[in-house]
Amino acid sequence: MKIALVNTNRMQPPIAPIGLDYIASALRAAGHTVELLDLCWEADADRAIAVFFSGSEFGLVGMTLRNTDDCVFTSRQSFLQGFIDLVQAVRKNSAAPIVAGGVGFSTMPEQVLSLADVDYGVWGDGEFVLPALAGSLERAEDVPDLPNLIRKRESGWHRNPPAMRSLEHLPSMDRQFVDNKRYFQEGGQCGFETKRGCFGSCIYCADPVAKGKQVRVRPPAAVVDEIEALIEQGIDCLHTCDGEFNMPQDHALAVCREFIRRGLGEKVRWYAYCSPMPFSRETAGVMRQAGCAGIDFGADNGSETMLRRLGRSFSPGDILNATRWAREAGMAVMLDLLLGAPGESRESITQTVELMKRADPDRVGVSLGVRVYPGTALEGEVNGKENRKGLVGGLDSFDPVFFMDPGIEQDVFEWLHGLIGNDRRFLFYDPSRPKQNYNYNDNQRLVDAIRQGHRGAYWDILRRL
Ligand code: B12
Repeated sequence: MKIALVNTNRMQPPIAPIGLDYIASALRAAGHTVELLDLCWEADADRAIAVFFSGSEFGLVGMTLRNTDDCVFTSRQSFLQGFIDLVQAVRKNSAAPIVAGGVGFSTMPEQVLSLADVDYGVWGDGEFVLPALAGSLERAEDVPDLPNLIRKRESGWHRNPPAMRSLEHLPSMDRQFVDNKRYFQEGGQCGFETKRGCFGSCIYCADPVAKGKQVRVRPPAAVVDEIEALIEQGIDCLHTCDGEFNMPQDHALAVCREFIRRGLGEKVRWYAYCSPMPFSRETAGVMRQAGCAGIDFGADNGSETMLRRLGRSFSPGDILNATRWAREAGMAVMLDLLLGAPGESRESITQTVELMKRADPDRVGVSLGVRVYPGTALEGEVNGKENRKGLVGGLDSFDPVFFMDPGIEQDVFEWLHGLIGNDRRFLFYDPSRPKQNYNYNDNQRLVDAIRQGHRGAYWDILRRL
């Protein structure tokens, strides 16, 4: 069958739709023909859709939704209306059934499906279900109840239980479908994934919601084959697309050792999201040797009590150690904070800022106000609060919901800026301070820097500017 895959993510700087690259490999391996409509590169999306679909007939259209919103308290920008409009434009120009998927979509599939006029949704992995769906549509048979598939029943949208298939069964990923070279030139980096899912219990996190709680790792050799395919395209700066690369640590080390065995440590520079624990001096050394140039640790908070409340299993001391070991090994370090969750107080924020200054990373990312995803423990906790106290947003189905502990709400942004003072290491989601703004949603400073030749994780580019 001929299938169209549509990338609807138009944010700048551009991030390649790696999910579509992977799905295309799976569809091709199953004998289907795949074409890409990448709306990221189109100034006029409606026109691009009309031109693309006037040229040929497709049996199925897959549309990816990476971000439902920018997950930033201060902007709360939703991308749902934009997605709905693009679905509508595709409908006008094609009679093919439309299936939606993607990580943003998978954080709240039923909510998106209630708004967008699509025929099917897929929660989680697209590589196994999409070829099966295309196969049964091609044979004109009734679509069976495929795992991960979400379809309309009389009672509403029905989500079939997922099959958490081993990632050893994925075909090899040649990374040829998407124009990764262009994404690298305009986006400053390309992604690679070493595993899916997270067994952590962080109360706020969308990862288990969108990818599952079971961790499924990819064979290190398959990951590194993919890196070599990207290097052949002239791409030498990468970012992991795992929730946290070092969970589980033994798999992260196995991937690094495969990089080293193939001599890639000097050929590529890459960045990773990591947890401060499990992490060791040895892990830092091996990651560095494998080419890792920088780590963004999800530190979240500097108060022991808040770390427990957030469901994290490390302590402030682990944050200090991880930062020290990573920097001693020669990697740049960013510590990412998540402030404002239930129980946060001015005291815990003060402790956090003090810990950050002691840890002395290269950058600290300050996120104040926590996104409340459906299906998380945080959602259960804050929905139980009287009069939705502390909840911000959620005014309609498009408006993302955040939480800010009512105990700190009053003038908290000004107070926090005062606390941090002129310490340039701290980055905020604050467009009014462009030099310290680390919202990557339409960040012109980053776009310009990448155009001038900067490459790397965005926080590291901002640091070097
Ligand atoms: C790595 C990462 C980054 C890196 C990207 C580096 C790079 N070069 O790729 C950086 C740091 C740049 C980044 C930035 C941002 N990110 Co980010 N990021 C991630 C992360 C960890 C991985 C995303 C990824 O690529 N996964 C790997 C691919 C293979 O998986 P996938 O996209 O899900 O695709 C699979 C399935 O979804 C499905 N699928 C995908 N498309 C389709 C289509 C169809 C039709 C079907 C059937 C299936 C299907 O099949 C695919 C293969 O199995 C996720 C969290 C996570 N664990 O996924 C957050 C995440 C996607 N990011 C998020 C956000 C908000 C952002 C920013 C907006 C933050 C900001 N304000 O600056 C920006 C947006 C940047 C942009 N231009 O889009 C949110 C989105 C949440 C939401 N509800 O919308 C996430 C989920 C994190 C979170 N908060 O929980 N990010």
